[in-house]
Amino acid sequence: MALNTLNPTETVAWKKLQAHYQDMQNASMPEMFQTDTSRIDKFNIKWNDFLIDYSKNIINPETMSLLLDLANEMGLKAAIAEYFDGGIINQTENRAVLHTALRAKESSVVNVNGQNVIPEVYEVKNNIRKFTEEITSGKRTGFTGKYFTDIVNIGIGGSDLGPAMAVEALQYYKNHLNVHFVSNVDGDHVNEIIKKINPETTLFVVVSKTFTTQETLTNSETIKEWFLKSATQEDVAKHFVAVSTNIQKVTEFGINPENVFPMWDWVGGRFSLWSAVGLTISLAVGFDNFEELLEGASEMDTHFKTADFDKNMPVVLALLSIWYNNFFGAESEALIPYTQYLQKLAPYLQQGIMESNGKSVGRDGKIVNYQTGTIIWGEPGTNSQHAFFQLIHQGTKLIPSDFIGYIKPLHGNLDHHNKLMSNFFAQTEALLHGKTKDQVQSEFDKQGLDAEKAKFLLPFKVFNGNKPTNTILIDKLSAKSLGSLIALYEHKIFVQGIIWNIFSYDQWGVELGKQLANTILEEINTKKVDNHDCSTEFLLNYFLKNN
Ligand code: G6Q
Repeated sequence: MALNTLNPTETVAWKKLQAHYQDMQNASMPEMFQTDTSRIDKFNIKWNDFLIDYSKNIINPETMSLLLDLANEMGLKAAIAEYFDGGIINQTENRAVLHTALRAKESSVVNVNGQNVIPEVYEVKNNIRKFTEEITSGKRTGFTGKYFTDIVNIGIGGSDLGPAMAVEALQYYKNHLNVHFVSNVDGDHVNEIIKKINPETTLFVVVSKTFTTQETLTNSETIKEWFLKSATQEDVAKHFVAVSTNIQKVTEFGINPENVFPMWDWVGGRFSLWSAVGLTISLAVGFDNFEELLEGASEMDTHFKTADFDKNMPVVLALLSIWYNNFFGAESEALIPYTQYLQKLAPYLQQGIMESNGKSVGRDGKIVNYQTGTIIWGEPGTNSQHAFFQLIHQGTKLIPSDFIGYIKPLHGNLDHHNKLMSNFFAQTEALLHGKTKDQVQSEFDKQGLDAEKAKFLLPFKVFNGNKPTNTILIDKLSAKSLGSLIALYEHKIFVQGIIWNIFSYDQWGVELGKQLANTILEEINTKKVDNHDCSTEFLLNYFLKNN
């Protein structure tokens, strides 16, 4: 069954939300907190070891009820069933979207074209387990019999960002292997990695779903050439493995088909870390942790599928985001994890969110007449407090922000952790309340500032507050909780795509980039520049003359 094609702005709920927005646009959160001291009870969700406090949003019970009506009117329940059951919801590529099957229980049945894919998923998982154990235990060695010490993941986009983010996030659980990531076709990237490794003790994991991606093939060739300076062609089989759907191309590259971990076209690149694309994660933190990551995601899948929408974390976060994006006109959202381990979460979710929902054509083939995908950005706190928080606090733009924090630190250093978390709580409180003229004036009075100076300074020191935040408080950063967190955002993306009536799982904009560069590369190689606008032609000729 195809997804429905309803323009959300034509629903009853949307029209009511527009009217409701007129009442809410100037609503004061501090006042709402003052008049309703049990506001927190209405706007929080507890699930497993996650707590989401969404009370610091410009909402009242009616807002949530109308947003939930919108989800229902847009057929969200039926769409979720289609998503999990292997419906062809990526219609423009004629594919199912089943990253959820990669973390489903072994006893589940998920059919694609009438065939249950779960046995295949588990077969690959067993191979990942076996391979991981062989590498980490030293059973498999390099061509001179030495243990592997380093892993290089060669991939880009979905074949890089997920593993790179997860390996960084789970660094605390890492084993002895040093893990590197090469993605950019910029030769400086690969050469910096080559400087750090020894061909005798390095394993290369080439990750490319299509095995046609210029960056990954170029980097793999460069690495292979460098490797062959010390080893023979036969040794390639010991040091190169691939993750791909394209066995033929992998074999042409010289990788032994026995060293290929398959994936499937029903797994989108940006949702693929749960598949063999996560091989590097398993190598870095061990298969048990990799499985925990999948388990955490699987539990979030169950929550998303079964919880009532008003207590459903991905649904509520998605609806709040729509409230600001489509009614308040907010353009971006910030994501601030209070842990250095999650420093790659925002870049990772930039791809997930912006590649999925950066679309302007509705599922009915018509250009949409409303806003879709939000711009996502962020950096860990407290670093970001010393950088861009000024704009969130006192700038002219509305930037709803997710604050992600953990109750327990990993290294157990409570002095640091309590300082970190006091900043975490202080920021959302300050964003809510701001600082009034009276508060600023009383500070001046205490300091004994002279009246003339105080008058001048006062407007600059006032903070309006009323800035929306969600607080996502989790017990501890573990492989399992990371899995749940990523799946939370994956499902938020899905809900928003359904409500915006767009196809979230294609990426034609990325495909265009892949084609364009090839034409220009040919011109650079042959030094014949033709058929461009005068700016591009001028730039290309200038480059050719000076390079
Ligand atoms: C993700 C995108 C894109 C893709 C890369 C790498 O959803 O499709 O980022 O992952 O272009 O593609 P390959 O894995 O085919 O090399």
